[in-house]
Amino acid sequence: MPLPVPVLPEGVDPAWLPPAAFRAVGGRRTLIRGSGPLAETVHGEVAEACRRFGGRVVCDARPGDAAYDLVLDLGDEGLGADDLGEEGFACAREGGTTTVTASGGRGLLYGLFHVVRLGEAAFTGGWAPERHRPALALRMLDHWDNVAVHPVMGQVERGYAGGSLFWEDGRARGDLERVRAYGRLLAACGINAVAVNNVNVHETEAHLLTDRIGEVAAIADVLRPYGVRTHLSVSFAAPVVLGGLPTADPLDEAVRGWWAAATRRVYEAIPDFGGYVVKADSEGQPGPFAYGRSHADGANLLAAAVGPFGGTVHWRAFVYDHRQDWRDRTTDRARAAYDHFVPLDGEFAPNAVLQVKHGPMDFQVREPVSPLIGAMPRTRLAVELQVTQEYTGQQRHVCWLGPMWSQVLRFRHGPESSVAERARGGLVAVSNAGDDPFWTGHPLAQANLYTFGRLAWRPDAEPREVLDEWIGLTFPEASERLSDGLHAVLDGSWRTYEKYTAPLGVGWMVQTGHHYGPSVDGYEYSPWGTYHFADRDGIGVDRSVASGTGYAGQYGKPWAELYESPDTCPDELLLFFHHVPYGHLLQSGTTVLQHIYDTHFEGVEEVEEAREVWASLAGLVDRARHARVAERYEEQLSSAREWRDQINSYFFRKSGVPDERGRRIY
Ligand code: GCW
Repeated sequence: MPLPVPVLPEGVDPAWLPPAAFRAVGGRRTLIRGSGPLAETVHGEVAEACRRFGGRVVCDARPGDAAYDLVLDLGDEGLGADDLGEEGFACAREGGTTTVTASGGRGLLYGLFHVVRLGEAAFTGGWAPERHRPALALRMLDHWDNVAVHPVMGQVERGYAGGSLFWEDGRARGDLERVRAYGRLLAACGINAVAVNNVNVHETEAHLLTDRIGEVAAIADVLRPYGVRTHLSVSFAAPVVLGGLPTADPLDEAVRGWWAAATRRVYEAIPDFGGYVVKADSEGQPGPFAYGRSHADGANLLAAAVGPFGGTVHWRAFVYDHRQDWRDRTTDRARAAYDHFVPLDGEFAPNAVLQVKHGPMDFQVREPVSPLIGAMPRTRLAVELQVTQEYTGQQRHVCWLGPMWSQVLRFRHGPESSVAERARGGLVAVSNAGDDPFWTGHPLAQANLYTFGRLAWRPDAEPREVLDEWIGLTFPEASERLSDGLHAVLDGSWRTYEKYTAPLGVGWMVQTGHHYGPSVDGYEYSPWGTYHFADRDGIGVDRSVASGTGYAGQYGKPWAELYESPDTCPDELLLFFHHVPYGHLLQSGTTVLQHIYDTHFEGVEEVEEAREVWASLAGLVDRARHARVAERYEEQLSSAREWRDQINSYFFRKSGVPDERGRRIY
């Protein structure tokens, strides 16, 4: 039986799966061979496309029955399906027939979406067999969604796209059709796992693990047909808060028994449950430190519980002192993850994955790659990105992060392996989606979600080509002008954002709490460990080994040496690693101060230009989408001006040195 394609509620944007994206497939004769739940999903997709575009689909016919344009073959013969794994597929085109072969249901589904992406090209000429397998087995989204609306954080912590897709009025949604549509979008960009609740597990949400597991199971049921597995964030204190035990000590027998029993019931409800996500001893969340135990003890406790069922624990490495004294120059938040976790390398169970944020701080517009990722060879690591734009414009600004993520994934701590190769436990990102009609608030922020999925599948993909794919799917009738326009506003948008916000890798300078808009000293005297140390003479954090916090020494060669000296440290990270005078000459040939002025003027000019480009695309983009983006450009521009003027004025007042070009500074 074909699984019906989800029906989007009235007014909800189809994102990268508009019906027209299926035109090429839908006009053809397709044969599907194989059975099982995902074959039914594939069948439903093709049947719907054919209904619209006049093609035909047949299931399970014997070979040679008729001529087909497309054969989707879930079997273990043909095109060497044997080593494709559950998710890979092979495809070829010969004698007028395009063939996709997979040995697993997910592979067949990904193969179909591959053909959809190719469009007419999938049915043109002949092409030699190609094999596609994801580089990373786990491609996961973490939703920071609360079930109950949190008094400070709202329903979705750091969410900029409305309410939660999963939870409404304190419960799982009764109508999960939109969640089904979400699963479908995720499958089309290769994402195969979702954690459905916030890593800050509050009281209501703690119960999802036990008495409310049925609600999680209902969500899992609708995501499963799209190959998406469900994971849950849990509280380390669950044995106490839910089980009534006096302790959550990971080495206590009763605690171990409690987790084992609770986990057994989870798997009864969700047989393919992915596992737990844990934020422990971090920003007030409970953890093993309270019992004098290590984070390996904590992670292994949960790993033992999910292990018998094939589950995984994602244990976050985001552990630092968030109650630091700003007067204390010896504590460096950037060092914390490495200092906590490197001594534990080799102690984590095989199904415990240490999930590390890509940078040492917290998803700033520019950070070095976390040294921890290069220093845990005996631990399975997952790398965490932030698709939700907490520090990159909160989905009111256009900031396409593909180029940043690509740099991170290609970074090599040493000669041996890239970040992507070290991320054996997968690539994870905090989702930017919500119940907003455009899914992501800003319609162009959809490109970030899509790009994340595709880079997790193929980390060495050219981000620009991924963007082309996204454009091709989202705007199937895109003219060259529209496609060029979209590239013009997206390609450089991350660097533009960087230009008008915190300079040269120093980060922050945001308003406290909500983190939107400039406040240069907002966090300067706070306990959060996020300082820039600007005074009348200079700015930056000395993280050298010679005279600073020693953070630069957490890298291997060649980075430790490069970062150690202001002469060799890359410009874009200079203030992350060094405190320098305003007159310090950058490698680019300009002084730090003049660089700050120049980039802030340029950044605003670039937003002005992008806004004009967008305006010129009216008529080529559907009205609602065009209007939403146009409206957000107004906000982006006024926010960018505010950033420019506050930052430039701040540094002019501190240094007393005017802009060489005499532009207006307040
Ligand atoms: O970036 C910070 C956010 C917190 C978040 C935390 C984390 C879920 O400001 O809102 O909490 O990171 O990653 O745990």
